[in-house]
Amino acid sequence: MDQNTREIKTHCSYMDHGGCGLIVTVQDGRIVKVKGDPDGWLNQGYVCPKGLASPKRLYHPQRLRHPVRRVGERGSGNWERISWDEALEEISARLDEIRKRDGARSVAFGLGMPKGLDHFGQIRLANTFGSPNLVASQDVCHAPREITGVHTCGFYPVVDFKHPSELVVLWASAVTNTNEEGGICSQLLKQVGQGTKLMVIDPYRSSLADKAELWLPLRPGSDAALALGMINVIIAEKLYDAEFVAKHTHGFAELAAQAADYPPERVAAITWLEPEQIRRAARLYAQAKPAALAWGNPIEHTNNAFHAARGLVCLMALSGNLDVMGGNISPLEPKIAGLGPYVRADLVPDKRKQMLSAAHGVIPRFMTIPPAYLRRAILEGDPYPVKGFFSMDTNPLMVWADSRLTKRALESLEFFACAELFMTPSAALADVVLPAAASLEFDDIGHYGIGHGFILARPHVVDPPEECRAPMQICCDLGRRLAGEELWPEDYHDMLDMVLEPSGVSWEEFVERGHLQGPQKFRKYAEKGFRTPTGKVELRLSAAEKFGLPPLPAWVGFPEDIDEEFPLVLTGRKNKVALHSSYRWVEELRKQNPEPITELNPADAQRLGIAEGDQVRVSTQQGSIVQTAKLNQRVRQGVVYAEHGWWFPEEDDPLGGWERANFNLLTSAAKLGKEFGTPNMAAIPCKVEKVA
Ligand SMILES: Nc1nc2c(c(=O)[nH]1)N[C@H]1C(S)=C(S)[C@@H](COP(=O)(O)OP(=O)(O)OC[C@H]3O[C@@H](n4cnc5c(=O)[nH]c(N)nc54)[C@H](O)[C@@H]3O)O[C@H]1N2
Ligand SMILES: Nc1nc2c(c(=O)[nH]1)N[C@H]1C(S)=C(S)[C@@H](COP(=O)(O)OP(=O)(O)OC[C@H]3O[C@@H](n4cnc5c(=O)[nH]c(N)nc54)[C@H](O)[C@@H]3O)O[C@H]1N2
Ligand code: SF4
Ligand SMILES: [Mo]
Repeated sequence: MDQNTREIKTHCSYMDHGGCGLIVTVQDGRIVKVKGDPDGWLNQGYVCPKGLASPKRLYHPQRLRHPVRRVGERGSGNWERISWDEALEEISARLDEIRKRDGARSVAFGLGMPKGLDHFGQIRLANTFGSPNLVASQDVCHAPREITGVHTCGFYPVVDFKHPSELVVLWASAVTNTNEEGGICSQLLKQVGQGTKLMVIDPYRSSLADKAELWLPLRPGSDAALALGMINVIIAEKLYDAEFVAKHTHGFAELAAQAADYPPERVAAITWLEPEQIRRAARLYAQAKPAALAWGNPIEHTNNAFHAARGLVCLMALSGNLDVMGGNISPLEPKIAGLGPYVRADLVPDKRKQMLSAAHGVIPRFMTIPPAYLRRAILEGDPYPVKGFFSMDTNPLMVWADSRLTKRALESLEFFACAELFMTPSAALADVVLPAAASLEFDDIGHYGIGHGFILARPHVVDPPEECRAPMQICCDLGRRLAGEELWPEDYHDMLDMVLEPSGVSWEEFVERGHLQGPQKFRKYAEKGFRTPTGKVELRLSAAEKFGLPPLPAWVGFPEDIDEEFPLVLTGRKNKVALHSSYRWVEELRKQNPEPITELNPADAQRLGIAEGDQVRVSTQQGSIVQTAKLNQRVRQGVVYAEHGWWFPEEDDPLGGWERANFNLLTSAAKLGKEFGTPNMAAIPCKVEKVA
């Protein structure tokens, strides 16, 4: 290695929820190689194709490199280059004008998947600005699991992949593609190699389903019903952990009475499974000690998200797998800054009353605004108008249900600005776009604030190009103008130090160590009980009436039902080499996933006269898109998978061909789950035809 070449250790980020330790080789200020760090705390050398290609995001010629301001019509693709001072001045002046005229709540702040510390920087920006309206995708991502967990057992039960389990249940979780929750799939694969059994509850037969004791290819969207069927069997056959249930649960008799209405025969008809499969699943899960349940994203993709999540936490409790090693745990955080003080929640004390969602009866604990309600506010003034929007790390036009509605809403805003790496279809509708630095170009702390009991050091390895700024620096720069210099530091590194301060560990030491982990303690309830109103796991929610929640898990039907016109059920799964709508411009990733794919079972395809590689039109009540057909035996008959997040940066269209293959033209934001404002993204009646 010559003197211009260095190897730097950091963690992969902004590519999924993982956090693989990486060794990055930098030569003359450019990244030339990435490999998995054998000492990586989570991954022990593992790295995926996305992680390997991650530096290529940095060097694309069309990457945004300086701030721009719209000239001409919204979305016309005409921009003028402006200085950072002009850009920050314009954004703060316009947002302040709205604040002075209509109140701070008429400005909303936008976020996507939590990617780094800037997620919390943006929440702090909204709070210090004075707005209660922070809009994110949490209606379809984690809020249903986390908040339902908190209501039921006082914490969000995270799957424990770090300790051996007798059984792991992958329930709507494709961990080998997605590395959900910082659980790197290599940890699970290692366990499976050492004898851990698997059960897979998923309409798709993955490679792990091939190895499983049991694969349940249920009908998409029927998870709440299946959970109730399994609870029925576990109670009827007395397979539950009697001691735990007696000492630590509330409402067992009521749950038992409720579950009695869901015998396997009834549930089989709803879920497209056999009654015997439901019995086997219940026995397998209840009898394995310990069993970890990895619950994935699609259970949060229908209006039944609350019931589905409730059912799963009840299963964890009945089987005695809550807060046990190798089960579903409540990790303790290291000694770092608490979230509330960090984001300055105190500055908007009446947030719960003021936020847009208060008018729609969502769970009061749910502190971000479901995108459906933002659009009602912008377009209909319901319950009051929102006129300004500043977003970071998100591409709403591609990722929110009902993309046409999103487009109308973004176009109707008085002022819209965002920070981006690239001119995405959403950024193309903005008034001002700021050029963000990409991960690997700025110092960052990973996994803060998401309850996994650890944080990861992500030191930068190269400098950002030209005028690109670290996302957290952008928060600071806007914060100083919009909220005052006493609330925001000049240099974003102070925001990293604030997180670490209580630990007494400096940034340099943190980078040296790579991660900080909280103390490992299990069965904490034995001494302290559960943090719920009754101190027990609430199989029946004791405060249901107070919060307007259904007290017991139930099956309330599919959001929409199939019929003669739309006889198939459309759902989705994340592609291993893509992240939602991100990085479609990165050639190395695009080569591995060149076009949007719709997968069908070969028997369904044959009936419809569809062959591999055909262009197919996928239609729902809401609209149509065109993708490329892939015939896949692994897809359950009657189910269709389309890919979401597809646009075409290479096209001449300023909005990147957002209408051609965009899954969210097929979804609707009209019928929403009450608890979280969740639309239907996973159980959509559809038809598929070959394009003539
Ligand atoms: N490569 C990659 N990784 C990612 C992401 C990405 O975009 N790409 N996104 C990240 C984000 S933000 C998230 S939230 C996570 C999500 O990660 P996961 O929770 O793993 O979610 P998905 O890939 O959406 O779906 C998981 C599985 O659910 C199955 N499924 C579909 N519908 C249903 C259903 O109705 N019921 C059941 N039981 N199963 C169903 C699918 O076949 C799939 O195998 O991944 C993160 N990691
Ligand atoms: N139909 C359908 N819709 C879905 C889902 C689904 O499964 N099906 N999944 C849902 C889920 S789980 C989630 S979490 C959301 C995800 O929604 P988003 O988080 O909005 O989706 P991403 O494509 O990850 O968008 C992030 C944007 O961040 C930009 N970006 C990347 N790095 C940086 C950076 O350093 N700084 C800045 N400022 N920007 C950066 C990317 O260019 C991209 O445009 O989508 C949801 N939407
Ligand atoms: S699994 Fe996730 S964290 Fe690990 S290298 Fe791949 S994208 Fe990065
Ligand atoms: Mo997500």
